[in-house]
Amino acid sequence: MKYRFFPTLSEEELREVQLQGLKWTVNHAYSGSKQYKQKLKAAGIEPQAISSLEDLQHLPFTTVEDLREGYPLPLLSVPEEEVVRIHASSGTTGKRKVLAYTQKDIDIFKLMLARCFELAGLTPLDRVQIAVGYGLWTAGAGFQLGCEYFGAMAIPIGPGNLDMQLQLLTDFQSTCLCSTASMALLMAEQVKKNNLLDKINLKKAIFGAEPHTPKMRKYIEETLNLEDTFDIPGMTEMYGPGTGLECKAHEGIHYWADLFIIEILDPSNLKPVAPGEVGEMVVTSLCKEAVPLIRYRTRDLTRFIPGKCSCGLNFPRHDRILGRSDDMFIFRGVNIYPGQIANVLEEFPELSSEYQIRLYRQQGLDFMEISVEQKENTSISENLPPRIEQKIKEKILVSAKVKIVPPLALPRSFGKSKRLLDERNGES
Ligand code: DLL
Repeated sequence: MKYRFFPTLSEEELREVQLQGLKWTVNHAYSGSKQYKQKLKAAGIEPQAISSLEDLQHLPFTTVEDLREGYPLPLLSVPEEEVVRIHASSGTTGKRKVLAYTQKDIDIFKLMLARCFELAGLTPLDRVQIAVGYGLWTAGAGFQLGCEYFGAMAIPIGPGNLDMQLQLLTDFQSTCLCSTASMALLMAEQVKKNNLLDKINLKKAIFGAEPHTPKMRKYIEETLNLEDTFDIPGMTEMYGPGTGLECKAHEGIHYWADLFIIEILDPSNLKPVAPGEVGEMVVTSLCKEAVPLIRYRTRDLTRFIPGKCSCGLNFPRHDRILGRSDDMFIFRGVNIYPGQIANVLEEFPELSSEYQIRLYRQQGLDFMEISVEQKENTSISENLPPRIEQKIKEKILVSAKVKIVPPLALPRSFGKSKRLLDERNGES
């Protein structure tokens, strides 16, 4: 298949693109940003010394602290007059991460998203309901730019406003929804509640910004009667949404290896994990001008998927983002990721995809309560909570109290869902 927005590159040509991009990036960061120059000098790196892709492993890491340190325009590597836009992530603690863009960065950003739309099989006749936040967040602007560049019709509604979402779905016959996974769930629930399935024409959904479980996805697909759905990763630091996309074969996420290099490292020693093992994704941009990234520690956990994809696209793949290393919480001495709890809940067909974990402290002891929703039209037997508690104990080695709540009882989100409430500092 011939793609419009993808270059045809042999493996050797791709490595050459990466090497040239790496040389350019190190040189550009060194000469353009004092902050980078200091970091590279301290690590004994002279840009001219980069002669092969293997040299990447000698470069120092960049972290979120580097971004915060240089606030408001961290790691800026071009003169300010070349900056045409900023975006920022809505970090929950501390200062926002602000990332600047040159016009070329914006052009690459829109190329990434156009690739996503192409890989998802959209055509210029698609009508794309963009139900993510506009403004400082990258999501709205990114999907919009990419959709227009691809040539489909953008319907830029933003998140929330469910009545208007439903109205646009029916009046405009939107064919593709772009949103967070939580917002897609909410839309599915609203379409069901209002009995609108016969009146809408949605065929595809592209969702990301947070992990989702197979159960959540199945509910969205079935309730909206979709032909296909696609997981889309991305982060503010690397332009925004659309660093890759799951293809129609659903065998992993293809990422744009001509625009950035991914390493998967063991977070404890920062060495590469064994092939196919889970580790932290570390990214290095190859043509990012305003804020190049050199070995940026994303904290996202995933693994490479080796081999060729049956879809035929010659771009490498990583697995879904399984969670973030900083999502991990320590409960009674055990390290736990919310995704592990989700995996246990996934096994019980009587439950919906929605859950919330609450940690609290009483008389100096930590407790965990997991609220999980009953699936609609199922009956719950009395022994379900203890069975789930037992499974959690077996799989995660901790005791938790499981509370089954009625369908739709847990809070819904227009953006990213908050699965963990840690109330342990306010001891009762
Ligand atoms: O969430 C960009 C985005 C918007 C991606 C809309 C997809 C759709 P940030 O707010 O900077 O950017 O958050 C980035 O969100 O490091 C991951 O931890 C998480 N994340 C993003 N996409 C996915 C996904 C946007 N598909 C952080 N699955 C990343 C799981 C995701 N986690």
